[in-house]
Amino acid sequence: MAIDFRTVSITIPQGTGRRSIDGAAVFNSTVLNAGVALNGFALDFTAPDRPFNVMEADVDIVAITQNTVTFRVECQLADRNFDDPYSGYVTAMVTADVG
Ligand SMILES: [Ca+2]
Repeated sequence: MAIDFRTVSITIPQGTGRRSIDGAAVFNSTVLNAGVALNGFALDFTAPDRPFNVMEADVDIVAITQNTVTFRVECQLADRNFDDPYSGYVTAMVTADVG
C-alpha cells in the first residue's frame, strides 16, 4: 500500500450552459482506492463585464480501472438566461492508494 497523486488540468472549451467533461489520471500500478479534489479553476465569460447568476466547478470519481482513475468535471458560469459563452479550466488532484 502506498499513496500517490496526480494533478490533471481540464480545459473548458468555449460554450454555454452546464458542462460535463471526463478526465483521467494514470498511475504506475493498480489503483486500489482513490479520491479526487478540486485543485483550482478559472471560468471566464467571453464577453467582458457580464453579471453572473451561477458559478459551479465540481469534480467526482467516475471509475477506477487498473492503473487509471477516471473523473468527471462539471462546471457552469451563467447569467440569468444561460446564453453567454465562457471558457476556462478546472484542475483536479487525484489521490490514490496504489498496490
Ligand atoms: Ca445572457
